[in-house]
Amino acid sequence: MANETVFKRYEGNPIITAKAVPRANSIHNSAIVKVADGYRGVFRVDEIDMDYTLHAGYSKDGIHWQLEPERIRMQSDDPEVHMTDQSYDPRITQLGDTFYVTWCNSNANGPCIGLATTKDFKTFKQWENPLPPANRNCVIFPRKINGKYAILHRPSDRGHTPFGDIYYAESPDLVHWGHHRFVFGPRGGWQSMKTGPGPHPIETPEGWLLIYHGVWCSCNGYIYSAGAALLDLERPWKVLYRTKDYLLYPAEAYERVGDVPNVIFPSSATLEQGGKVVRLYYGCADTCISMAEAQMSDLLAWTQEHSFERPRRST
Ligand code: BMA
Repeated sequence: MANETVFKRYEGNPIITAKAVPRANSIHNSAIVKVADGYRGVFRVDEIDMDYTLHAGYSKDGIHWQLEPERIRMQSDDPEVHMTDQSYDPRITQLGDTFYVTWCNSNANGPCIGLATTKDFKTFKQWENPLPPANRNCVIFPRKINGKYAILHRPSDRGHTPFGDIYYAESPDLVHWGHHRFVFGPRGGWQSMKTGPGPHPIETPEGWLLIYHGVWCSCNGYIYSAGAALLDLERPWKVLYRTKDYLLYPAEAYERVGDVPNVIFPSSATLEQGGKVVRLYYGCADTCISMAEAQMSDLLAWTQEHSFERPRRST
């Protein structure tokens, strides 16, 4: 199966643009989750002064969205724990009745991971930053692993980070993090410069399905695409399969042209039709948000057939 038949882009793309928020310059790289009565999201809104802010949003069908015009104000008892005006690239994971939001809470010491919990997307409780700077792209697993909260994250530098390895860590209480393990890093071609976790891993019988971004450095700048991996269910730092070929590469005008050209940044995924379909939401060229859908069975088969980890079969 060719990669272009795995994920099909929605014909109405992009689904969210800067028009959704009055002060927005661009809205991209955002977190969306399915709830009982529709969809909720936490959106990266780059405002017209280039503050990066997070805004909550709501949708009935996951396609037509209403975003709050005001940024989220997080609650915290400790003034040292606060959201900065360079907050971006959120992810959301649901565990029980609680939604865990992670994002890049950049401060004077560099990009840093922020953590908050919410039950209603109106009140957000901010926790201690789980990891010190410099770090980006943290996402929480949707269940505990061996009795502990677990994350994937990507240490970085203070700039545009010409490297990127994905690491695993776990915690008994969301405050103290350890058991650090290397998961995977750059490995040739479209993912030769850096890699980073996208949506929270999805549990499947074949392993944790991780959709991730890979970056290569062309003579005209970074190019971001999407691939997939399957990780061991109980030891998720063990890679079972990982795509040698990309799944989605910037091809449409809205992916190629924007504030940062040639970016597909996968950041959230929902399961549709009883888990038969994976809907991927991704940031496009640091400007807007689009979606694409794949049959779960095709995605799992393709990830295994196009993997580094075993010879590819022609089907
Ligand atoms: C993310 C962020 C963005 C950047 C992007 C590409 O990690 O750092 O600001 O432009 O990658 O979408």
